[in-house]
Amino acid sequence: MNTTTVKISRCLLPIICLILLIGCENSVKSTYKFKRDGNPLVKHLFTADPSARVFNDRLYVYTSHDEDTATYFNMQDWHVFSTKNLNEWTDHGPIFSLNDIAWADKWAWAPDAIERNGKYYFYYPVERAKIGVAVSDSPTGPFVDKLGKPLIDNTDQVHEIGPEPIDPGLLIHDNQAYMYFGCRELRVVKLKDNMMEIDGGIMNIQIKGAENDKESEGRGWYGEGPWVFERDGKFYFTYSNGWGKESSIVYAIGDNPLGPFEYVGRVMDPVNSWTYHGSITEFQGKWYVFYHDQTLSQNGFRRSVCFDEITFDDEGKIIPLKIDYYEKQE
Ligand code: FUB
Repeated sequence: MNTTTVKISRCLLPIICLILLIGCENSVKSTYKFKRDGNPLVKHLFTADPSARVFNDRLYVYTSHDEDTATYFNMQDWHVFSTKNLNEWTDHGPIFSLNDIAWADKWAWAPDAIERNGKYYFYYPVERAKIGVAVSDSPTGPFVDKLGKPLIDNTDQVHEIGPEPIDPGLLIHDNQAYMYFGCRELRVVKLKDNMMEIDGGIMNIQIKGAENDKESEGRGWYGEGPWVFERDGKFYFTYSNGWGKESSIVYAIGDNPLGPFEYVGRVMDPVNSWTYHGSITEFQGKWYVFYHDQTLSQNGFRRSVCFDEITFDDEGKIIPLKIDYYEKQE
């Protein structure tokens, strides 16, 4: 090294240290611990669209993040919350954001995540038209968009992919991964083992009897937010049936991840928000429904994640969760 190089290095050293320090500060600040105090679960920021997953005996809830002053769903990033006992929670901060995606600029909506072969795959809809996938070695990230392009993109393919391919919901059964998605029109694809490529075509799902469900304000039987889970050999297909005051999260049951499913009814009472989006998972021997409401803000663009235990009857039907929001407000 000559004298000039040494001088430059000496000048740069404090700057490099400062940058590293700021980086550490940020990652420390973005982790926030809190205790559950009833519903909503998350009170320090607005969160929505919870997808609850259990990885290595710990529960993780992946959410979208409504802005504090939102007047539309202009969300920028996604959070994950985790717990080992449902009482003590950690907000792991923004685990992925629009800044991490080269091909999307807006609308960081309802995500999901799943583990396969020791890797964690984070699926996210953006721009009401595309779904991407990012990968990490940890459920809390950092996630990286290794694909570098959308996994699903309805540009010039609205007929096949649907008018609004949002809300990815994942299922792995018998070593086959499925991704359900869509608003107003429901679709499903199989994924290859690498979890970043579609295997085969875009498929529809049949839910027998759902056509009689009239809660979607004239926009068909299906709203958004598909979520599929398995219990005692049956597949439960849950989704929002619309945006009306009497809409809610409803479900159907089938013998196969691709259906057909038989419509059953409500998972829970309507919440006090005009979007209904949730997930159901088993944790430490009990079942829970995660959903969002607008109790904290009274504003449907500033929502809050909640959860409650649910139970099943002897036939495997969900005993619908009672909430009575409207009674509470009187
Ligand atoms: O959070 C934005 C959108 O609102 C979601 O993608 C929908 O499911 C609805 O909750």
